[in-house]
Amino acid sequence: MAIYLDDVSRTFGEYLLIPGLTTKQCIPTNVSLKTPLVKYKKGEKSAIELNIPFVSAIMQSVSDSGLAIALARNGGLSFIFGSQPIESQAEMVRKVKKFKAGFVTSDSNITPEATLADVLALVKRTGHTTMGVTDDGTPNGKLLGLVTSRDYRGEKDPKDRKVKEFMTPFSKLTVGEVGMTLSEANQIIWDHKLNTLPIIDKDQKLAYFVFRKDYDSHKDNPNELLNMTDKKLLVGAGINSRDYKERVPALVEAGVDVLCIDSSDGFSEWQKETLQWIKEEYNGKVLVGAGNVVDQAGFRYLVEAGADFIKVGIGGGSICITREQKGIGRGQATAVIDVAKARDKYFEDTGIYVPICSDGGLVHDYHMVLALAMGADFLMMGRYFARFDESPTKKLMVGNNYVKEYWGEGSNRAHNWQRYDMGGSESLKFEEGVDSYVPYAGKLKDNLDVTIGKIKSTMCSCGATTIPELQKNAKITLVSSTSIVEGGAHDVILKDHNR
Ligand code: RVP
Repeated sequence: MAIYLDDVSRTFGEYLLIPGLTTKQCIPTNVSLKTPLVKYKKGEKSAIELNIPFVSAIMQSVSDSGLAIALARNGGLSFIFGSQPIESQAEMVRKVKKFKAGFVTSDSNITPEATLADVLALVKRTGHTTMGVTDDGTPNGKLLGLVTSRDYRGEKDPKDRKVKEFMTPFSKLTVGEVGMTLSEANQIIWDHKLNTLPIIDKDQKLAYFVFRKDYDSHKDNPNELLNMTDKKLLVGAGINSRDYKERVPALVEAGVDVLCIDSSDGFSEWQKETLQWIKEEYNGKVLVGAGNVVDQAGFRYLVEAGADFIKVGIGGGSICITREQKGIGRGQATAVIDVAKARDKYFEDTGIYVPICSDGGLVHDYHMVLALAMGADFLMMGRYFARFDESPTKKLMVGNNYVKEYWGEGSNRAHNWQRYDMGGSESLKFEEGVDSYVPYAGKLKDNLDVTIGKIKSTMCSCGATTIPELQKNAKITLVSSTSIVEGGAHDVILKDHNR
């Protein structure tokens, strides 16, 4: 006979937190959201600690290098999507690793032999008016000059005029050298009244530009998630249990800090094999998470196979229709509560703490605190990040509102058959995700500031200044459907109908 679980599958919206004593020390500025990403032994520290408990979903419409840089600069981490060719994924990892705040790899470059018509076409394509003139027209070629909009008159000048005739030649440029700090570069910009400072290496090759206009946005960010040895941003990447023998070496070579096997149902021998191969091949040095699972048995299986963290959640994602299509899954809150018990038990048994990640279905900011209180160490979100400027998808106007595109990895559009593969032919047999829009929400940092402000404030209400304290002391109650109604504005006529 089948096994019936006694519990009901529940989700975050069915719970509330009961405030605990808020002491005078328990104020938002004293709250730390630091949290472990990978397993560690009792008494030791995790090799990677996030400064905020957020990671971005392993999805084409969410985690490219642009979002990865923005999120790491704010204390979280992205897993670059794996449903792309190995080389392009590795290139995205490299791009994050190369990022230095304020030092920008030039995306508009041209040769001296090109014409004004080429310059105008490039401006139209990239939207940038400052371009490096390099011997081979590449971002890291030998720097021969600079072209800005002040060097030509787009309407009047002959379009076949050569770049070398109107560029500012290298001999007249003020340049900086690779290795200098951002404040040194900014000092030169200030002293020489420049708009752009090219940074070159010892062979006169262009490495970066530093722009005056970026000055304000690159002041120190105390939350930045950096490797303390080389000061590079941290980045993760998604892998699958099919091509890992080729994909993992390319990502490791590109400098990835942590991997995650990405699957809608990770309780499988495929994941075990993948984990074991990675652990053996790299002597345990390459960190890799696994999942997704929704119960204690799944957790234990993947942890015993070597996983460094476990991702929890099946079918709760905003774009996910796995539950409708396959009838598998579990309410996200119940899954987190159950797996957290297994994590604590495993810690008790072995002295090894394996962090768990609640993945999918977080809609309101208060859901995030609930997920943490229920035992999640960190949270993976897709929809949340897809709404921001930094996500890789198009911003469109639909009706009177700006939206961004957001599609599931199990949709035909992403065609990520490896994520849904149950062994068999290399194709997506049926869709497990949808293609959709999400409301455009502006800059990542502005939204994160509000979300984090709310999380800290809730934690203070619960009398907790750290995530472990919240997990230990939170009082959580189930709510009836009528008290959910009571929780919103009710029995009044709202003035603002857009609320
Ligand atoms: P959400 O944050 O609710 O948008 O959920 C994102 C999560 O949904 C991902 O991290 C992943 O686990 C899951 N996902 C991604 N694609 C699909 C799908 O097409 N079904 N589901």
